[in-house]
Amino acid sequence: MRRVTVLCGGVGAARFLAGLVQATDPAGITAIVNVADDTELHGLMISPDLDTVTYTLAGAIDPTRGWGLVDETWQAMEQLRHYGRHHDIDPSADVGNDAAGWFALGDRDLGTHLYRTSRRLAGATLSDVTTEIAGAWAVDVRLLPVTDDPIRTMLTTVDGRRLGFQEYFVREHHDVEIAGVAIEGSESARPAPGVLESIDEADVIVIAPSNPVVSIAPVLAVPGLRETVRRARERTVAISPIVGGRALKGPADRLLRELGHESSVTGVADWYRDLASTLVIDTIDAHDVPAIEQSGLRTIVVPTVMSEPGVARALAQRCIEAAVAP
Ligand code: FO1
Repeated sequence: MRRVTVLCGGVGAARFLAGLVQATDPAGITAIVNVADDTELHGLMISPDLDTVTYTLAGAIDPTRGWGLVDETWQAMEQLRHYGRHHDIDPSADVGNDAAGWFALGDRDLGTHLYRTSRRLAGATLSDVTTEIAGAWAVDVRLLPVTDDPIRTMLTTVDGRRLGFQEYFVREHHDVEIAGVAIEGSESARPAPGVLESIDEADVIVIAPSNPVVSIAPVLAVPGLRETVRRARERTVAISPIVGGRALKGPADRLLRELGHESSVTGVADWYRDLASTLVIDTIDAHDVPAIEQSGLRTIVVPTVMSEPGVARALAQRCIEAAVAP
């Protein structure tokens, strides 16, 4: 059985994994998932990237939003917002605004957060609970949070405010200029059980087409991760989340520019050169192949916009071939 380990953020990684399970035996796949987007709201422990990957592999994701469950209802949120409006709670205030309901939790999705929170309060690790939730959805890919310790992506705006990832992404609609990103707690975080081994033992390591700055960087910030991937460079393939200079979803292009990098496949090549031996880019960026190869990365040119499952499957197949028989 082929062993494939994937470094994952949310939506882009989840769509890639949905193709990967069609290209190789799911029992050989390990997804190492970012948890620096995790947040606590209303006393609940919420792990958006883990849930996005789980729901996608379970075939239960809302296909339009790319997060949350399909056919969801929102009665709990409506009630919460009713209280918030009644008491005039300002959704844009920095403190005490959870009751404004700016982060939308569907009724069924709430069950996941209630389960995770009660199991964690009873002493289970995030890894334990992740396995339990995936099992209940009959997901046969092994899902590992990168760490069981709390790490949080914190963004500093040019006007000096510090925002948690979900405040930046959802509350502020990632429409603020960012001066810096830090992964709080990463220095003392330990890789979750099985994480380093799954990289060491993999035939292929894939860096999913997730945001390099706020999805993949937090995974690599956990001590031991970067060194272990670097040692496996010959077996590692990165997929560019930038297509034609732009991010398909979210603020990756804007963040790269704001932090002084190029928002292009050559910018992504700079970002991953020490970790991956191959970069997968979309056909629209084929003209950049000579520049990327000159900088020491092999290149694969293939459709990467995963608007349908066939594209994700073909993309996954090419990644496996690239690492197994470069
Ligand atoms: N993304 C939004 O844009 N708005 C939301 O209200 C929102 C709620 C939400 C609830 C649960 C969950 O698992 C994910 C949710 N997301 C929401 C997505 C989340 O912000 C992800 O971290 C981003 O999509 C980045 O991967």
